[in-house]
Amino acid sequence: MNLEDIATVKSILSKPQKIVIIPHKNPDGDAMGSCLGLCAFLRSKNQKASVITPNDYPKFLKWMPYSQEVLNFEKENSQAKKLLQDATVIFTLDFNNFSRTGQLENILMEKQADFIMIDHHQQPSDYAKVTYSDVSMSSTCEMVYNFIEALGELDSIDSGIATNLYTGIMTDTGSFKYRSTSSRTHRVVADLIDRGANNMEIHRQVFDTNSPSRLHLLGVALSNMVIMSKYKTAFITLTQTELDQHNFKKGDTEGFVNYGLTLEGIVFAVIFIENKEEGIIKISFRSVGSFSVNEFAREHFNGGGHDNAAGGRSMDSITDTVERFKTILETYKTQLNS
Ligand SMILES: [Mn+2]
Repeated sequence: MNLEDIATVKSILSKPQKIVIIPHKNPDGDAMGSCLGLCAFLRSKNQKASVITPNDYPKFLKWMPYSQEVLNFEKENSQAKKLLQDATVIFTLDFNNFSRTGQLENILMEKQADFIMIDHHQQPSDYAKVTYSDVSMSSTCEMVYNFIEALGELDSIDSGIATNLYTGIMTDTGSFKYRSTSSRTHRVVADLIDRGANNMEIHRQVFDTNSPSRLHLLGVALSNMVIMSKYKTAFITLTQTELDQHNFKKGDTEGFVNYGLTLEGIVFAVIFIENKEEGIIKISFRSVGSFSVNEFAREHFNGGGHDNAAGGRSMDSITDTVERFKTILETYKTQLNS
């Protein structure tokens, strides 16, 4: 954060504010951890603060400290609307464009308040009074740590805040193994452990909560995997029928896409998941090395994200989507093999 932005934030927080904190739609560990950690921090500074999620978030995050107080805009709609109406400051975390907030988009576009963005995705839009955007960061949670540090308030980080921030850094770095994991990231998590994050317990809560049906669904996903060696690519499909047969719940397919990258010689992994209710195919892209899935998703599948992890969508059937994907892949043959 630059000095000017730090001064602006300090001046905003020097007065009592009504603060709303918002993650992107379908919030993940980083989105929830950053919002919950920041919310607890702001409350410790005697600010009124609440987290409003555009929709529900996965069960494997529902143990996170303070998560029971989160308002789901779809479920607690009138309460959430009232808070938004009264809000004087709105933090937007782990996204940088209102289009990522689903039904909240129009409300945020109309809303007059001081917006503060903390985010590590590419191409931030310019709605915020303070934009703390850094694509080199491992996670928004690491940035919230930096934010608190910039305010000179690290000693306000208690075990609840530390646990939330640790969770987001852990999930967004694939347990500290993605390229964005720096020595600084490790110093931050070390400090969070010192401040009360129980790393072993957090890992267990997030990763060791499989249900038999989820493991069986993973089995289906892995046997559906198609390996296209000439493009160094592996992709998985899951149809709505397959999801229904395995009692699918939000979050069950989290991490499935990464299995493709564990294959020797594969640099590009994709999963296509049919969502009949929304009438779309949801797509996740992952890569290792220099192949930018952010550009690929932006260019062809209405999405984006990071260089090595991005999302997208298609309105075509799952079969047509996969056929289109294969056609596009041909044009990237050289790049994927370089
Ligand atoms: Mn993130």
